[in-house]
Amino acid sequence: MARKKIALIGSGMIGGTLAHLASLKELGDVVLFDIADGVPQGKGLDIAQSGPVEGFDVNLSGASDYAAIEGADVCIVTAGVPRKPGMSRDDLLGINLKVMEQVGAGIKKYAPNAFVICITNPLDAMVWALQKFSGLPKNMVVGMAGVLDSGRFRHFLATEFNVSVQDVTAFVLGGHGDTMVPLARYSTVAGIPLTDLVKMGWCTKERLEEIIQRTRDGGAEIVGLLKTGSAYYAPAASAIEMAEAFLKDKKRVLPCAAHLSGQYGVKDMYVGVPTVIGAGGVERVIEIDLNKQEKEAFDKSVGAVAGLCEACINIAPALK
Ligand code: A3D
Repeated sequence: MARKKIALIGSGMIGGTLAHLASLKELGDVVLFDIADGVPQGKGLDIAQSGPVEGFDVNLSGASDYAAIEGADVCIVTAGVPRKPGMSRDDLLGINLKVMEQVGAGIKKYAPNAFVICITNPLDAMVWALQKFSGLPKNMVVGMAGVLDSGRFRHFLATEFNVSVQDVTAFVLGGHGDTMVPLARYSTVAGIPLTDLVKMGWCTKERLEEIIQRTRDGGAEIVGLLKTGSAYYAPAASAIEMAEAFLKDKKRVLPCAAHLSGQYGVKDMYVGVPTVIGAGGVERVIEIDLNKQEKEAFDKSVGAVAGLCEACINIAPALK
C-alpha cells in the first residue's frame, strides 16, 4: 500500500512544526509548499536529515508550485500572515482572504479529493471562504481551533487541580475569537463536570471564570510574549490530531470549525462544534443541549463570525 501524502500549504512556523510532527508520527510523505521559495525546500531537507536519527521513513519535499501537492490525501493550510501584538485575528481578514482564493484554486486543481484542514486566521471566516473557493465537499473542509482552545483550557485546568492533563476533558464551542464559549458543564476531570468540582470545593466559581477568560485570551497571551508572531507548537499538534483521525479512520470526537446547515440554528457558516472525524471527513456534527446562558453566548459568537463572513463578501462578492 502506498504511503499517504500530506500537503502543507504554508511553511512558516506552524507549517514547519506540522512537517516535523507528521514525520515523527510517520503519517505519510510530506510536501511543504510556500510562496517564499527556498523556505519549504530548506525545512523539508532539515527535517529529512533528522529521519535517520529519529528513525522515520518519510519523503519530505518542498515546492512553490501547486503541482507538487497533486493527489494529496490531506492538505493543512497555514498560508497567510499571523498576528503581531495589538492586532486582533480579524485584522488579518483582508490579506488572508486573498491568500485563501489562491490556495482554494490550487487545491481544487491538484487535490480535489483531500481532507482539508484550515488554520489561517480569522479561522471561521477563512475556512468558510476556502471551502467556497475550492468547491470541495463541505464535510471535507474543516477548521482547526476547538482542539487547540480546549487544549489550552485542559492545560490550565490540569495545572489548577494538580492532576494529569490526560484526565481532563474540555469543551469549547463557537468561533475562534474573543467570543469563544468554553463550557464548564461539559468539561470534566475523569468524568466529573467542572460545575460539580466547584461544589466539591476544588476551586471557586470566580477562579473558574478566571481560567475560562485566560482560555479565551490564550492566543493573545502567547502573541504578547513572542512579539514576532503567534503560537505554533500547540496549533500544529492540534491539526495533526485531526489529520490522524481522518487518515486512520479513528472516528475521533473533536471540536472543529465545521460547516453547519441548520444545526444549532445556523445555516451556511463554519462555527466550532463537536464533530466526529473519520475517513469520511466530518462524519457527524454533534448537537448538544445548551441552556439559556450557553445558547446566548453561542449565538453571540455566531454573530461575530457572521460579521466576518459579511466582510469577506464585501471584498469578494463571488462568495455570496
Ligand atoms: P508564518 O510563520 O508567518 O507562516 C505563514 C506562511 O505563509 C509564511 O511562510 C508565508 O510565506 C506563507 N504565505 C503567505 N502567503 C502565501 C500564499 N499566498 N501562498 C502560500 N504561502 C503563503 O505564520 P504561522 O505559521 O505562525 O501562522 C499561520 C496562520 O495560522 C496565521 O494566519 C495565524 O494567524 C494562524 N493561526 C491560527 C491558529 C488557530 O488556532 C486557528 C493558531 C495560531 C495561528
